Amino acid sequence: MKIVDAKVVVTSPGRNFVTLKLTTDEGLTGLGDATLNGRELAVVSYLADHVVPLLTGLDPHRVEDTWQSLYRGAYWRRGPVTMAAIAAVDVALWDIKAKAAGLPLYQLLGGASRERIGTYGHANGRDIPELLDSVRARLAEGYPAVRIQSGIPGLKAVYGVSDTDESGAPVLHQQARPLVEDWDTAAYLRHVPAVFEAVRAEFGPELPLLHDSHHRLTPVQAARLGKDLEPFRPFWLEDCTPAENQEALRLVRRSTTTPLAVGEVFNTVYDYQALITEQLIDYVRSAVTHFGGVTPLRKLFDFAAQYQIKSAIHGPEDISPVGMAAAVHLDLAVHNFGIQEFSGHTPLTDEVFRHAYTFTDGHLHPGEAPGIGVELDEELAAAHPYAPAYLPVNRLHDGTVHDW
Ligand code: KDG
Ligand code: MG
Repeated sequence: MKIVDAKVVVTSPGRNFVTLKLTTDEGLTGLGDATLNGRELAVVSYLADHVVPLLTGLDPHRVEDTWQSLYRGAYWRRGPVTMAAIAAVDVALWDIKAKAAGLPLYQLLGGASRERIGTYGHANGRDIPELLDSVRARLAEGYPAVRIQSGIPGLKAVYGVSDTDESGAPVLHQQARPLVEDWDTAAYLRHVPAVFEAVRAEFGPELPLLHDSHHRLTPVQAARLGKDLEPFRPFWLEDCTPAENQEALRLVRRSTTTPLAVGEVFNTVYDYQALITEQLIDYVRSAVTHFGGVTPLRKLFDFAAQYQIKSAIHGPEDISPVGMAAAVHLDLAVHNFGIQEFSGHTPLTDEVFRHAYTFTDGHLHPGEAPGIGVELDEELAAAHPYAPAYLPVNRLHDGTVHDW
């Protein structure tokens, strides 16, 4: 079997998605997600200008060899643009291989290790009463675990609140300039324990509660927050510091028993080396889409498993249904699965990317369709062309740029 065609499809059915489609001489097709939110066209160019010309004529069964040649052959390794492009090729090849075998991808990864995949959804509110309503809405949708983000008194626009509407659906900033959010770490550190206290008081001790600090704290601030949240037993505290400084997590870890989750912006195993071998974290959060595909993410999970660290694949709405499908197959297969983030997509997005995975009673299943189980409606995709969009930026009261 040979690859005879490779094309990059960009579509914006409400937000931008980048998809690689490979076709073989036997008529099999494979899809891979290459969406890098806010920098989509950089990956389109990487693929179309530098990778697509290398793909025609390749044997699609050589998944590992193709991955190694794209990673090592570029010389310029790592980085989100490179790894999103490689991920798209890797997932499209796995899709073809599984279709050729007539099996859903999870069967090629060792088969099911569980019956279904537990998820968490996003709850948010401009204030605590609005957040409580949002938690109620997620529970009514069946989510077994909930991430809680709240507005902070004195701040106008905060991560996880200003970019979502009251139903929890993401609002897209399709504009020529990024939205500017504001930040005050002291106000945040004062407010978050009160948020947890209110949610626990309303929903009791059993509901798993997660929270995302989105890379904003110093090690000592993160340690303080971890300690303050301990009485409320969070499921995890996510991205408490900018963790590319892996040493920062040593202080946090020494100071608190609040579980730590890290890695949605990481793109290779090297970003995790100290975090895993020193057992500084509890969950690895990389997405198939940003980590170079199923091939390296499976290796990361196996490495993490030796240290009792679990998977928690990044699953925001900016991972396309193609990337989500690949994640769900991996979730079903790996032994050290932890939890899957799932925001879902708009009905129009689900029409452009018809998928076999299902979301029932708060749990995902990849379905039994051969491959990853996603079909791209190219006509509908073309009817919704790329629209420039930016992620927000974050500034302190005096105007200083802060981590977003
Ligand atoms: O594109 C950025 C989003 O994917 C990110 O802000 C979402 O932090 C995120 C999460 O935990 O889902
Ligand atoms: Mg996050």
